Amino acid sequence: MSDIEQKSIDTAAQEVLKKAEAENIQTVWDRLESQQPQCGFGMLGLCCTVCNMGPCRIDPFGEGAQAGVCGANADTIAARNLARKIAAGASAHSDHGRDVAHTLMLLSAGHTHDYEVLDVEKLKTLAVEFGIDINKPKEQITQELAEKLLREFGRQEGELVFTKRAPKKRQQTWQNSGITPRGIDREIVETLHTTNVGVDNDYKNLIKTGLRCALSDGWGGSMLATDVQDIILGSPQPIRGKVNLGVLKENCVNIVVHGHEPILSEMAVKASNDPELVKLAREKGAAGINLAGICCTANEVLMRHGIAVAGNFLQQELAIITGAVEVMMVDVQCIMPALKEVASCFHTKLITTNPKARFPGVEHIEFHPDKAYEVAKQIIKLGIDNFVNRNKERVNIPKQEMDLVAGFTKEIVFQILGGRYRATYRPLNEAIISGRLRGLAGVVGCNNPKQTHDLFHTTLVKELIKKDVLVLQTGCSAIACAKQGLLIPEAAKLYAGRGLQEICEAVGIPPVLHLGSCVDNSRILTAASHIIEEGGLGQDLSDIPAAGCAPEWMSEKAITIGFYFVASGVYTVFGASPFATLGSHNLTDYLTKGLEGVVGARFEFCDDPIKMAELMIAHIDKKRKALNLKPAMYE
Ligand code: BF8
Repeated sequence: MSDIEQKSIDTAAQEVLKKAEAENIQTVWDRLESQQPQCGFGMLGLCCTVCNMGPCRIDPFGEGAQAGVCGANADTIAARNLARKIAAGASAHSDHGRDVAHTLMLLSAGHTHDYEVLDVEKLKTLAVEFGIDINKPKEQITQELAEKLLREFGRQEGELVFTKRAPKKRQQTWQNSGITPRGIDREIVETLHTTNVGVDNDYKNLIKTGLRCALSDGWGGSMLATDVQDIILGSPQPIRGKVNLGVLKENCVNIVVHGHEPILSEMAVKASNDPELVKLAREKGAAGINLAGICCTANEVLMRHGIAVAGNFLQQELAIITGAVEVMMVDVQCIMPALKEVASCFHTKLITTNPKARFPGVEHIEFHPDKAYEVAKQIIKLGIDNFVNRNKERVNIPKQEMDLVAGFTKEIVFQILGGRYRATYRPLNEAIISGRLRGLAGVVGCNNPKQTHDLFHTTLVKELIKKDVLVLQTGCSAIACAKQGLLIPEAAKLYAGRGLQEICEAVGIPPVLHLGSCVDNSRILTAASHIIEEGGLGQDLSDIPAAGCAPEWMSEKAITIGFYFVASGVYTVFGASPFATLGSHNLTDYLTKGLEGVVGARFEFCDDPIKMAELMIAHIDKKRKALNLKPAMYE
């Protein structure tokens, strides 16, 4: 394998990497190289910086210091570091949820006219869940719901309302283990408190706090973000789209949206079709305005509008290096600080929009929901004006683009499998019970330059569908598989086992379902709860023949997702390094074995995608056996 093939399996990415090399532009892979060797103590989770007596480090070979200045040992230090990461991940998803709920509040009070309630059914469903009488005007329901949703963040008593969506038995497990999430902010704050110097020194108790915090994300902040976005931006429906750098157009003004919160990018979609702006673009010599996305913002606008996806996490710099991007507008999360440097090598204008996320020296056009459309138009106009500055000689857009189908939600799974007028999970459950479908897998998460870009995602997913496992995806993982043609119905014939193929062909779905952005992992939790409710596959989420995996993870958010998967009863495999915990054997042991006795699921760490698939399939088969189901039909 050449050096570039080791970096990415994506030939479009490879092409642009060659350009970067030729033009001497640094990318994430170069910076990873210049960081070698990375800190061994950090990798093992044995470096402590929580107080100013440190930084302290524990000798992993047992010869040097075995305690920090305060006396904290490897177990405490590694568990504290890990719990802090969980809190950071939960804060990111949940703060996103708060902003969306706040927009709902502004909308209900008439303080923004750029948004409206688009999914009235979902508004009512949520209102009922929150105990609101729905026999009143929509505006009043919206306002009461927004108030109640915002209260979930500061809730001091009781439990998060969405936890009631989980099967009774799961709720009982949470209660028995003392990990039922209370207020969203409360769990994050408490995790930060307990990881302070000299507070919680028991690694198992620290993990318990972390599990509760993660649940406040999965069944709180993220779930809230997903549902409220559906209410005000519309619930996704299966939709066709295109993916990879080839979606950038040489003859158009290319605007790339990147980040996570779709409230602004939704307006960018609208503004890119504004006749006045389209006319202006034509006057500047462009054929039109082409909007494309990177990372989870891309997934959001793809799911609702079929907007093209330029790439996943490791392609953000590459999109700019094509030389064809007029504006990259960013909001929050997963936006590399390096973008400023890369953009400065081209005419590309990098625009920050969120008051929480700025770059020194980068143009900031602040977004507020009360002037959303205005801001989106202003940014797109900047892109149009910038089109004339593009250096045509330096443009090199790879040809590669792939079709995909996205837009699967828990409601859509009901409809496509059960029929629109008899929406039910029965056919899905029956397919698993009969063994035509071996089980389900959630494959999610990021890219990480430590692994060959997209290799683990695609290898793992191909292995799973070959063995009749239906794969549910979100985030950058979904984009990785989409680029390799796994998210089109035709993929079933090419890659799926016979059982999965039969199902896909009968209902016309791909063998890999794209459920959205990373906050939309909450859709997997609710879909799984419906499966239990439908009957025949046990009483608890941990009974379902299902497994989760984040093969190329890098973000703290992925850790939090992993923790709420496991806390919800889903066996979860992590690729790359195991959250920097290996330095504590007790902690590693607890995560990979001990948790089973607490929440009925555990972690596995593995860095071979074929092995990951084997582990997940073995787990699925174990669960089938426990339910007394026949083995998979076409083994
Ligand atoms: O939230 S998968 S790299 S973009 S963190 Fe980031 Fe990871 Fe992509 Fe979406 Ni999720």
